[in-house]
Amino acid sequence: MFRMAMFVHTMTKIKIRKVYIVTALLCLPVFLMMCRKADQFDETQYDPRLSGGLATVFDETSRAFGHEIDGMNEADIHAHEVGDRSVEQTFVTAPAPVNSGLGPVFSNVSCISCHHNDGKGSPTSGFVNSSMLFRLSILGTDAHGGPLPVPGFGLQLQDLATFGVTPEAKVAISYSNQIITFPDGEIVTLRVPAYTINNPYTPLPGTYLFSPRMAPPFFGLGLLQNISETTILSHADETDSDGDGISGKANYVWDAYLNKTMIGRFGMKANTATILTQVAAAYSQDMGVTNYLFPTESSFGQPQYDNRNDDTELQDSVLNGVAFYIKSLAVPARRNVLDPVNISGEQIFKQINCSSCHLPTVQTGVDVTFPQLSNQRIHPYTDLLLHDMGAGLADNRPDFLATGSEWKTPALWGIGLFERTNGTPFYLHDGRARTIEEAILWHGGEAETSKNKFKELSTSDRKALVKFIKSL
Ligand code: HEC
Ligand code: HEC
Ligand SMILES: [Ca+2]
Ligand SMILES: [Ca+2]
Ligand SMILES: [Ca+2]
Repeated sequence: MFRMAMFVHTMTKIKIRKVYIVTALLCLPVFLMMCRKADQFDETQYDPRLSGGLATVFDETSRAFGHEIDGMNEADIHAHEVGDRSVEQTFVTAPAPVNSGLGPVFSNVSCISCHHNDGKGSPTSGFVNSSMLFRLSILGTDAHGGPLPVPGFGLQLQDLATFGVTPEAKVAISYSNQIITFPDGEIVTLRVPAYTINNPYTPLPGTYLFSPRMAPPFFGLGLLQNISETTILSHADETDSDGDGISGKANYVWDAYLNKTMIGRFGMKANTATILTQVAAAYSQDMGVTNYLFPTESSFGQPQYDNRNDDTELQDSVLNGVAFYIKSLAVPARRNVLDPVNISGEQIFKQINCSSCHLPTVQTGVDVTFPQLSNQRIHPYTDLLLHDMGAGLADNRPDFLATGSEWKTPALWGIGLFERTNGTPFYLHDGRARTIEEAILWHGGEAETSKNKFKELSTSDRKALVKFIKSL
């Protein structure tokens, strides 16, 4: 009711009667939706399975990440379907009748060749099912506080190229083992990754910064985009004023489309502000497909550049459709919420402070065009903030306000389904962890205390915590 009152108040400011009436009529369904939803938030009646509020879907199969949000109008369903088809399209060298414009240099040929099944990727490089991308920069910042491109390479190392063109370099990934023993004798082997850049087409500078990242899933991002900046900031504690060892700060990044600095939400370091910019940058950098946000080839000025002075390679409607597709993908519901082991795992998650970064419950803001994303009580298990995670996870490459050891808390919703959607699951920014236990044991920095408490848990409590996470 309070929300409605606010809404009516702003609306009375609209002076022209006609506009007022039309707007009121248009908004009527939204009012009704909001009234209905307000009831759902009664604590005692709330359904904990609804990870994405109204934007939740009940499917635990391998298709769980690919569903549209229920109740969209026909135009929105159409845009969603355009996007759905487009993320699967393999692009080819220009000129071609369809999906033209791949490269000359690129990291992969389609969105889903990295974001497998709308989900995560796997940590491999150099072939068409590989889903790593490699960010590059030199020391210093550009005029907007962002990373500085490496001369001859830009801000991303594209390890593939179209026929007859030299890729910027190849990247080899290898792992060494690090053994962790729990007090109860159980042994976990962590994989410590090492990256070697081979065959750069031209020498890299003596000092450059390199950040390997593995593709995260697509779903739920419309909800995360709709969390208000005020809400995000209310969870930040940059100077750790409450002394719990956990700070958390927002990233502020330059948005090339809106031409302003905005709060960052997407990417492993919250290095991108909006879904649209993230998608447009993916076409441009990951696939070499120019578009209305990024009309210049990533290889412009390099010998790989094809000198094709053509129009942008991607139709505007495709870019908008894909951005809408990602905005409108539903979040899979939680499973086995009444299982007593999961309930105790959830309590341990809170007791050992995992929940101070992986926030269980957040409220979204208002988007009058999309009631299912509005005022939703969601369970993303992220604060969208940056945290120092220690030297073990550091990439030592700052990204706007994120330092070389800071990462954005990843959402944990849907994490228990990765085995079904993606086969062998891989965790953390570069996919080094093969199990939830490994992912937790890599936590350091602000999460060092939490991790140590995890190590000290009894065998059954440790298993309960992991089981709970797999129910998300
Ligand atoms: C080469 C592999 C690769 C390709 C191809 C690729 N992505 Fe990504 N994607 C990634 C990686 C890695 C990240 C994390 C980027 C970062 O941290 O800066 C990412 C991040 C994203 C995000 C933000 C997710 C989040 O939770 O923050 C979206 C949205 C996205 N990609 C959409 C797309 C779309 C749409 C396409 C096709 C046009 C695409 N990607 C192509 C690897 C890829
Ligand atoms: C200080 C904030 C913080 C705390 C506390 C914290 N995490 Fe995390 N967590 C993160 C960040 C940041 C990452 C991503 C690190 C990376 O990718 O390098 C992460 C990653 C993860 C992942 C991997 C997610 C994925 O999809 O790859 C899991 C699982 C996880 N955390 C569980 C936990 C558990 C369980 C606890 C409590 C023992 C915990 N975290 C405590 C910040 C935190
Ligand atoms: Ca191109
Ligand atoms: Ca490049
Ligand atoms: Ca704190």
